[in-house]
Amino acid sequence: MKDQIKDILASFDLDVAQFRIERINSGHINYTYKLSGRSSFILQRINKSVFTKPEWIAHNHGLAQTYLKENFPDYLFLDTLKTSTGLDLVYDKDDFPWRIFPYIEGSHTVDEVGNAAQAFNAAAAFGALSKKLSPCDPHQFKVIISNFHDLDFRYHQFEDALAKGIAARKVVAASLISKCQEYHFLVERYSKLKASGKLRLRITHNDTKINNVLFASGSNEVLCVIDLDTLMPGYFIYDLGDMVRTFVSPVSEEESDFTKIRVREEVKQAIEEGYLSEMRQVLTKEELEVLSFAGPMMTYMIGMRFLTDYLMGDTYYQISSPDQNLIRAGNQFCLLEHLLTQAHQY
Ligand code: GN1
Ligand code: MG
Repeated sequence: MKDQIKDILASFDLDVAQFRIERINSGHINYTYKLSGRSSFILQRINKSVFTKPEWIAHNHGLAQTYLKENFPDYLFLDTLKTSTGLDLVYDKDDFPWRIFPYIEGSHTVDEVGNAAQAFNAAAAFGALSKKLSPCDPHQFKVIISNFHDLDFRYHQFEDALAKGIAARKVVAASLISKCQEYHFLVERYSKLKASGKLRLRITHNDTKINNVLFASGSNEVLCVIDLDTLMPGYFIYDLGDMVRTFVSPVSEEESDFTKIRVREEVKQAIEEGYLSEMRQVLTKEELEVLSFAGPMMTYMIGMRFLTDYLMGDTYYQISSPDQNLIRAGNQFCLLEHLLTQAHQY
């Protein structure tokens, strides 16, 4: 990898000898490295089997960037560096695309929300991105991964994994499989909602995890949102729901002690208030009526995706232990149970 990194950096006129390189392990899909030097950078190798058209990511960034620069010149939209020949991506000899972002000094990320103010600010930041882009025509943006957050599609993938997955793993995961089937009513609710036409197609971030927010060091102030790989047409429930999924519990999706999982009401409320502080003006009356469906829907979907990947032999998400996807799925189904039994039912 070291030699590859050296060559990639050279394409961006950067000398590998000038940097200390460390791997950052927070994402499940791409390989990410921090390059620390006089100026620091984030280097990423894009997962080419997940992002089959990486140039589409650059296309969507370009559209968003141009619109935001013209209309909101102060908005910090983190874009990639260009190579000496003006390219966004450089391919290595195995055909993996690489890109580089500037590292924002004085920033930090968190894997768990610390308090309600942090949740409010992060939710407002994701809301602001979608609101600012709301006058853009979503159809001009590429669909980076089709059916990405289509719950019905994800359920079919899960059923496929039940038919084709590893037999021994089906036995181990039997109780989670039953849970996943019991919650099928959420798929029905999603399909009905989608068919009703009540949800407007918008530009959404589609990966609004708490660790995709850059906070200013030592404060709850947001500098910008990051990981815009899945910036594409979507419904607002995808963004709001993924925030509920990753903000409300004091522990992350990696926690294996499920007794630590709970829903912090004050954080849940802060997400809604923060998101609506931006999005209230653009959401329709019908959309505002289905706010509380977002959290359960996204928690169920990601739990199901982890379970599907476990049954299929861990071909999608990066893992560092054989049962990691099973733990992640169990964690998400536990959180889902809490969300559904909470006072504010959807
Ligand atoms: C993946 O790689 P990362 O952590 O940014 C996934 C998201 C899931 C998330 C679960 C392209 O995101 O959809 O919500 O893991 N991204 C893709 O933590 O599948
Ligand atoms: Mg991501």
